[in-house]
Amino acid sequence: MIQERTLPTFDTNSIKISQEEGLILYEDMVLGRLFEDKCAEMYYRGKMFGFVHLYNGQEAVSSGVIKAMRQDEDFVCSTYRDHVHALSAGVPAREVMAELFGKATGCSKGRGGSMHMFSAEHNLLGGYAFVAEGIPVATGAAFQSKYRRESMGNEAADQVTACFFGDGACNNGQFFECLNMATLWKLPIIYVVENNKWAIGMAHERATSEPEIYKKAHAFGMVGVEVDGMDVLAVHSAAQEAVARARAGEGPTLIEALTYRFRGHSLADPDELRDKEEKEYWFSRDPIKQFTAYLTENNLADVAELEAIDQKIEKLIAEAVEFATGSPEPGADELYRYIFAED
Ligand SMILES: Cc1ncc(C[n+]2csc(CCOP(=O)(O)OP(=O)(O)O)c2C)c(N)n1
Ligand SMILES: [Mg+2]
Repeated sequence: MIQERTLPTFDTNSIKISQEEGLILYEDMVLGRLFEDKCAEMYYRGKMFGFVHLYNGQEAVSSGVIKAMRQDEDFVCSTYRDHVHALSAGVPAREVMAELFGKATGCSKGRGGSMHMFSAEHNLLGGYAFVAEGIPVATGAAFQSKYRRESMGNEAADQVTACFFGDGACNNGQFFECLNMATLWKLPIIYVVENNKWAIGMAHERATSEPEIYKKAHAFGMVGVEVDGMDVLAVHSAAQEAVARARAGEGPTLIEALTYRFRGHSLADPDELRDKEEKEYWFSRDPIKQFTAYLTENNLADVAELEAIDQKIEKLIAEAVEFATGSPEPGADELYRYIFAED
């Protein structure tokens, strides 16, 4: 029998969500799931190149955190598993898909591809291919908000930054250095560890002396919490508290979300290392299925309404593929463009 680290069921009576909030979370998770399924299809049809890392199974983390933030005002920083964070942050699906196709209409103008989604318009600080590379970038973004507000007297500079990374990133020095500075300077940042138990083929317990990552925050005097990353309401509630803390100038939070990726590390990974039993345990905790049950059981939505949302998203993604397919590739004469900032 496998022994999984799971948390007590989140008490949904401890929070109140409106129908509108519920449907926003549902729609965002479905968008993430169906977008990634379409990516797999397009990848195997040869429409995109290089490594493509999908987010299936982890949707409750992206939606739960980012939907607790102010879109286009707060900052989001990701990793190479970044498509869904970009979507939750408000980057249009067509721009994410076009980026994956290497097209000039992509959110990084076709120069970035799967691992380098970026959007100045939506305050997406980027996807980063090196493990833990985004952590100092996000910490810097949080520093500039604080500096503008407190040192330059700009009251409006109350932006919060959310920084997403994996369990594998937590044994990298940048993680510890940034936790130290963020606490010391009380930066308005939320570090979100998506602990999906694996770093490619390395099991978290085999690589980590203290596998309960949230506890590492405590060594710095930072608030650190563990949360069921398959329960969007649990994540959302923890994120709302962390956002409020950051916005009030009370400093950072480390949220460790226990989650699981439903596919291999990347689309090039045959996923033969993980036990069938382990996978089945986590598949049975599918965040979208669980939230569908919550919405219907609590009369926040009926099945027909949810199906209508699914269909709307399917259409949106089909249009994104059409847009990406019909978009031009960047011209060879523009090879050197966007390397340096332009006037
Ligand atoms: C600095 C660095 N070392 C090694 C790699 C190779 N690598 C790519 S993904 C990965 C695993 C990271 O796992 P985790 O942080 O748990 O994120 P997940 O893939 O599970 O989302 C590694 C070691 C890298 N990209 N960067
Ligand atoms: Mg991992």
